[in-house]
Amino acid sequence: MSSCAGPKMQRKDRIWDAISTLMKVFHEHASKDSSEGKGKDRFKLSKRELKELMQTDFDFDNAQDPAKIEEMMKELDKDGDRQLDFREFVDFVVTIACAFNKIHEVEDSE
Ligand SMILES: [Ca+2]
Repeated sequence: MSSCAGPKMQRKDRIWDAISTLMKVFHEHASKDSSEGKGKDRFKLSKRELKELMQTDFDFDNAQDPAKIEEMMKELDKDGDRQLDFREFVDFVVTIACAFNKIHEVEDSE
């Protein structure tokens, strides 16, 4: 086996693992309505699916508040179809990642 196959391969996999996790979480939730015969797009998050995702995968304190979820949906739904596609979801994750990174940079420079 080549000596460069070890740590380098693992490093490469970290980003792919992150992408794969995002896809898995998104599709797990996005397919719920259609799998229950509610006829919604199985590749997009409805408001109900967003709420569930915020409860199970983000531990979002305001997930029980319909007004907060409605507000979030409006803000994230860039094309106005009242559902979140993968791009709209990932934009949201990027915003959160940048906010956490900013905190990390501030704390690290203190
Ligand atoms: Ca949308």
